[in-house]
Amino acid sequence: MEIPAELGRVLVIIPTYNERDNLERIVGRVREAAPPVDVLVVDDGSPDGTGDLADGLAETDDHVKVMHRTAKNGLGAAYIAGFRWAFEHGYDVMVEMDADGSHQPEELPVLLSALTDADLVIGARWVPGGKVLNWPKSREALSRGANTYSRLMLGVPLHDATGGYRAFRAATLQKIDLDTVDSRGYCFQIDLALRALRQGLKVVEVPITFVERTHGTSKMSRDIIAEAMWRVTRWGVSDRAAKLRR
Ligand SMILES: Nc1nc2c(ncn2[C@@H]2O[C@H](COP(=O)(O)OP(=O)(O)O)[C@@H](O)[C@H]2O)c(=O)[nH]1
Ligand SMILES: [Mg+2]
Repeated sequence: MEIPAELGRVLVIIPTYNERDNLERIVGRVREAAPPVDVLVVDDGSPDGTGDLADGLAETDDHVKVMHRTAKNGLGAAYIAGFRWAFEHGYDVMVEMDADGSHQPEELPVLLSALTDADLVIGARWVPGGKVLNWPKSREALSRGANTYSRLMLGVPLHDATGGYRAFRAATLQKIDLDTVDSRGYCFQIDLALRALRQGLKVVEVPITFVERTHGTSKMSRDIIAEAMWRVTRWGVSDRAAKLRR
C-alpha cells in the first residue's frame, strides 16, 4: 500500500524520553515503510542521550528533524510543540507515533489511506481486527477501563479514545484550539479526540496491532492515571451541567 499523494506533506512526530535503544530502529522503520514522509523527534532532554542520537540521525538524513526541549513535560506538551513546528513548516498531515515500536510504521499506509476520507484517524486496539501483543493483563485492563470510563462519562463514540497512533489533517488541528489544551499525559489523546468530535469532524478508527516495547521502560505512572481520571471526570461533569442549564 502506498502513501496517498493527495494528502500532501506528512510529518511523523515521535516524542522521546530515554529511548536510546529504540530510536534508530523506529526512525529506520518509518523511513523504510513511508519514504516520502518526514520524521520529527521531540526529545525532552533525555538523560540517556536520545537527543544526541537523534541529532546524529538528522545529520545523515534530510527527512529527519529534531526538536530539543529542556524538561520532561509530558507527552501532550511534546506533541503540541511538534504540531506547532509542523504548522510553521507547512505540513498537511501530522502523525503521532511512540518511539518504542508499539506503533508499527508498517501500518502507517493504512492510517494514511483512511485519512483520505476522514479528519482524524485513530489506530485502534479495542475494535474487531485490533490486537495487542505482549501486554500484561493489568495494562490491558487499565486501557479498556479508561476507554469504557471515557465512553460513559463523555459519550465519545470511540473504542480506543486513548490510542496514541494517529493521523491528523493540519486543518483538524487548526480547528482544535491547541492553546487551551493543558492535558499533559495520556489523557491528551482523549482530549484531542473529544475536541475533534465536538467540532463535528469525522473521526475514524482503524484496527492496528499494538506491540509492547522490548527495550527501555514505560513512562506510564500513577500521576498520569490520576490526571486522566480527574480530567475525564471533570469534563463529564461540566458537560452534564451544561446540558442541564440548556
Ligand atoms: N518528549 C517526551 N516524550 C515522552 C514523555 N513521556 C513519554 N514519552 C514518549 O511517549 C511514548 C509513549 O510512552 P511510553 O512510556 O511507551 O508509554 P506506554 O506505551 O503507555 O507505556 C514514548 O516514545 C516515550 O518516550 C515526555 O514527558 N516527553
Ligand atoms: Mg509504550
